[in-house]
Amino acid sequence: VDFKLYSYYRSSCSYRVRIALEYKKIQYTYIPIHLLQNGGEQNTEGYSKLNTKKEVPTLTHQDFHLSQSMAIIEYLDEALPKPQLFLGDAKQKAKIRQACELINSGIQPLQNLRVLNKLASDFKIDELQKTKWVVDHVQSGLAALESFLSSHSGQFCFGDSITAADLFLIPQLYNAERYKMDITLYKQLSKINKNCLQLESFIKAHPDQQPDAPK
Ligand SMILES: N[C@@H](CCC(=O)N[C@@H](CS)C(=O)NCC(=O)O)C(=O)O
Repeated sequence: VDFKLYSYYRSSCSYRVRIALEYKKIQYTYIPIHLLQNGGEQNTEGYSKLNTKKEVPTLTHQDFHLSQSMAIIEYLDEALPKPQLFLGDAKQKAKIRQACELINSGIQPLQNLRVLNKLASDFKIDELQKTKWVVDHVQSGLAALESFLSSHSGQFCFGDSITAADLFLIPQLYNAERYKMDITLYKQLSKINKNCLQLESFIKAHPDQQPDAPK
């Protein structure tokens, strides 16, 4: 197997890449990086040489290694284009990227573990305030996405084909549900979620199915 993925079962960014690998039927070796145990395995010297930001995911392809889930998914889509994740003409591809970025830079960084730990350690926020911070940012991001997708979606984010946008959306909704948010408030997003969660690639990539998920 030429591909290895350094992943944490519950990490939404790892989940995005796992769906891409499954959707393209790429075999890979799963290397668990536990984000909480032993001070966080992402912080070890060995791993931080592979991923200088000390985050998951990291993908290796033979002697090539890459971090940042967007860069990884774009690489996979160029190296193994079938089935394609950035579909359509230049305008449609840009819109797909726009949807991805609404999550990738608009939501996920605000609720990343390191950010939440910093808010607790340096700004002394408690668990309730932490949840409020996360919920506020996730809700406003999802509302923006719901409204943006109204002129694009069908069974999936863009019409009736899977695109990269679905790979970013489904893990973010999984995360929202972890924080007990009611995602049925977002009619299209929750419909797309249901449709995707029936597909084999999304099922196999789900956090519960990973080797490092608690039994
Ligand atoms: N933009 C990066 C974000 C990666 C990221 O934030 N990963 C999280 C898990 S989803 C992480 O490793 N957090 C570890 C930490 O905050 O210490 C990507 O898309 O790959």
